[in-house]
Amino acid sequence: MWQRIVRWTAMLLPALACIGSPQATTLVATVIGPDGAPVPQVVIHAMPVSGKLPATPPKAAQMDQVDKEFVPFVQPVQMGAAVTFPNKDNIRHHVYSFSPAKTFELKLYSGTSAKPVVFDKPGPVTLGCNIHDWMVGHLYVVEGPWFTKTGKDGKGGIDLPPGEYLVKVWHPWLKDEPAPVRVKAEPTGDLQAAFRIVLTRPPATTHDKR
Ligand SMILES: [Cu+2]
Repeated sequence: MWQRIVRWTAMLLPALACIGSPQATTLVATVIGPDGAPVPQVVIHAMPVSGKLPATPPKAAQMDQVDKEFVPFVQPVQMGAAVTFPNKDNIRHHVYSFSPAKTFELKLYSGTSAKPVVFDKPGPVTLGCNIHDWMVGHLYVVEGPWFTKTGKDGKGGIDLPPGEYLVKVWHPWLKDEPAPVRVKAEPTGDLQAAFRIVLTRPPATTHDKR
């Protein structure tokens, strides 16, 4: 009899431990255009409704220059992140930004820029190159660790601890910012958020490479 109770308890305990611990729920955000086609390179950002953010340190990031283009075209980073700008071309670039969230310049260089640039204010940062006018890239600095960007399928996933969040999207060519979607992450179950956006491509410059 006792043996049986002990055996059952041993089997039940791990299951109970799983139920008791707070587990992350994966939020899957889907972004489509007016024609229903998936939109890639859209930043997805979840902010807790409480405003309380964890003390998760930002991850370092990098924005490459490849074949006279910024790669990737759009990159979200957490506020406080140190970003390097490796030049993978065999010519020199001169990277700069005049954006209010971060004004900086990395004078003519090849290879890896000497020092990473720390992005300490939230918001969009438009990158350009003084030598190659068509080179445009975008960093989007967000508060907190809960962000991603959509892939070719227009989907992006974020693991969220239980709680309520406002989910927003961003893209440099966004015509109108869609209303944030409010979601409630529970210990179990899936979360979805859907956005329909319109992108307006800025007119190409006379130096446009394509
Ligand atoms: Cu350049």
